[in-house]
Amino acid sequence: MSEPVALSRRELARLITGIENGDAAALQRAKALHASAGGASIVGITGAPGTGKSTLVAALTKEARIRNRTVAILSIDPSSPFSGGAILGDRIRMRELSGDAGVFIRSMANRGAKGGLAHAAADVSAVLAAAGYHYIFLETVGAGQAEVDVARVADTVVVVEAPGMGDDVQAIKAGILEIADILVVNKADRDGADATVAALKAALELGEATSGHHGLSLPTAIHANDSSRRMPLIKTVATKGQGIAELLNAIEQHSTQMLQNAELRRQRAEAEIMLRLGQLLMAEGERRLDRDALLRWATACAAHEAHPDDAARDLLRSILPDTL
Ligand SMILES: Nc1nc2c(ncn2[C@@H]2O[C@H](COP(=O)(O)OP(=O)(O)OP(=O)(O)O)[C@@H](O)[C@H]2O)c(=O)[nH]1
Ligand SMILES: [Mg+2]
Repeated sequence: MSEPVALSRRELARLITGIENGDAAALQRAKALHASAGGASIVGITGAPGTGKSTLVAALTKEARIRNRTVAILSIDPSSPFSGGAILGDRIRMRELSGDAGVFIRSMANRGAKGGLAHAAADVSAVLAAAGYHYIFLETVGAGQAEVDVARVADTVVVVEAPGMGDDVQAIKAGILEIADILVVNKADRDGADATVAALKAALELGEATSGHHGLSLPTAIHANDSSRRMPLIKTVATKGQGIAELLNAIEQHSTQMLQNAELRRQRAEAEIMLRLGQLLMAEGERRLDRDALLRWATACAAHEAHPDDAARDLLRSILPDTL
């Protein structure tokens, strides 16, 4: 494994801003640093708003520091144009961590990153890994497609659920169970925690039974657990530190599996290449798109004289001539 690259906090902060803004020099530097980014454990923490992700990340960070590991925390909000510091509530919660030289905290928002934050988050994670941080926690705010994409660039995905958020299990509703490597039912001090655990277990079993057909398709090839039975399901009370050591152990175990398994790493890399390829194709398609033809088709479709599917296929053929 390569040695960490010496980067001051100030250099790191500037580099991250550059990556967020799509600045060419910063992206070039991030690419160069990728070669030194192999040793970290990049952990996505995702789940519905208010499930306790930030509290969990703070608790995990304290536990990691007790174990003498350094930590970088990236809180990522695809819906917000603001970044730089953490949002206020988190800032208060993170205050006791931020005086620690072994902890780096930063938030990222949807500023200049065209086509989503996921590849920017991947670049920033690689930079933090190259700088020598052992754990990189990516907390995503919200539970839409953008958050799923961000989680996908992590090596280990922790999906956080909490009881008392209505009858539905949010993670199932949002379709994020299928990217999970580890499931957490946080707020286990609340009524309904056992019911939430039972609902998740049922969903996992259902996912196993119906895999590849419809509904949940667990487990995925990308975050490979070869059996849903093996997916850790951990109850935590983040506010009291309960279950946190067990959760960090599960993260460590998954991350070790990744480091030892070249096939898993290849699949993870393939997912990131596909994500980037998708973004490049969208950008290239938009660049080549015949705007006049789009306008003609849109007018015809609005008048119900043409079908949007025919329009889309015709425009695609003008971009990629041998498309069916
Ligand atoms: N009772 C209880 N409350 C908790 C627990 N963990 C977090 N909370 C509380 O739940 C609220 C939301 O916690 P956050 O950590 O901000 O949740 P989040 O998922 O980061 O929220 P967003 O970033 O807004 O999506 C806060 O008031 C926490 O103090 C827990 O284990 N038990
Ligand atoms: Mg949060």
